[in-house]
Amino acid sequence: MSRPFSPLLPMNYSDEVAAAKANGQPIVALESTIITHGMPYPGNLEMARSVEAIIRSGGAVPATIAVIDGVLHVGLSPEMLESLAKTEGAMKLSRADLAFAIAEGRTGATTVAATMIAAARAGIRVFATGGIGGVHRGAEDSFDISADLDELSRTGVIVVCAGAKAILDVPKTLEVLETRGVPVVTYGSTEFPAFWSRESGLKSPLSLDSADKIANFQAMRDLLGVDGGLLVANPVPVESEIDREEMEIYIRTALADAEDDGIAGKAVTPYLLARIFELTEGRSLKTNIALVENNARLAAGIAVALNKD
Ligand code: PSU
Ligand code: MN
Repeated sequence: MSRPFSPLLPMNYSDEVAAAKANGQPIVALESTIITHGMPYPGNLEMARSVEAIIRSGGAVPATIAVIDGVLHVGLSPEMLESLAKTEGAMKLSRADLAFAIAEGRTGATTVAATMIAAARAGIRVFATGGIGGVHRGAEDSFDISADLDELSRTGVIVVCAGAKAILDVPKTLEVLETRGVPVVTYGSTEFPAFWSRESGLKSPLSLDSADKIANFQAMRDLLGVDGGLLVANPVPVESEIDREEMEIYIRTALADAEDDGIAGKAVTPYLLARIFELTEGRSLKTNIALVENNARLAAGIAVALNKD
């Protein structure tokens, strides 16, 4: 008789991640929506490969997370990474539909929220990405607030990002994070960064200037019994940033186009990123890659520091 329900979670570790878990080595999780919905091919594949290499040279093991044909992969083989980067129809998975994709045998990429869930399930404490989702501009009418924010409040993973994308309402995003008790620590600056730009005009709630200090802060949260995530904001390197005022012009155009085209729900963030890529003639992509690489470097440092205790 066939069994309609599987008693086990179909989850697979790459050889590298399985060995790292067995040997107690530091591991850094990586999301895949940035690969399938955040950047065009082949830039997305170059980014995914170089970020993994940076984590290895920082003394940690990369675990890119995605659902492929119903299996939750924690760590992808080079072949899987390449095929995911070329896939057109992958789902964009968040808390609501991660289990759906697994149950239905689908292929999907994980957002920040879904990557946090998978990382926590795999015992991985640090995760590097580009930018988190947040409160969208006009959320008072659209109610568009990313599930990433709720996930940060409940799932105990350190997320290293380059701040909140300026396509969002950054002040409201910081307010929600504060309400939900998510610490926001900017690395090496007192100002919260705005993804493509180092500055947002907003003060960072907290700031620290070393990976060791960030790991120590997390250790104190653990000792105190405070659960939930910690958000680390790492400003994009100066040589790669795009000026804030200049970005604002492209963002306004992209937002107006999204409205004209009636874009809503999950499609909003990918649409805006793609439109901004066009408007900046690819410059936004270069910046995006540079900032994810920068975040991978810091995340590896934090994972190594956490492993010392
Ligand atoms: N930042 C990028 N590219 C992306 C994203 C963020 O530069 O693709 C993705 C992340 O996966 C993030 C998601 O979790 O967008 C947020 O989507 P939404 O706003 O629909 O929650
Ligand atoms: Mn949304």
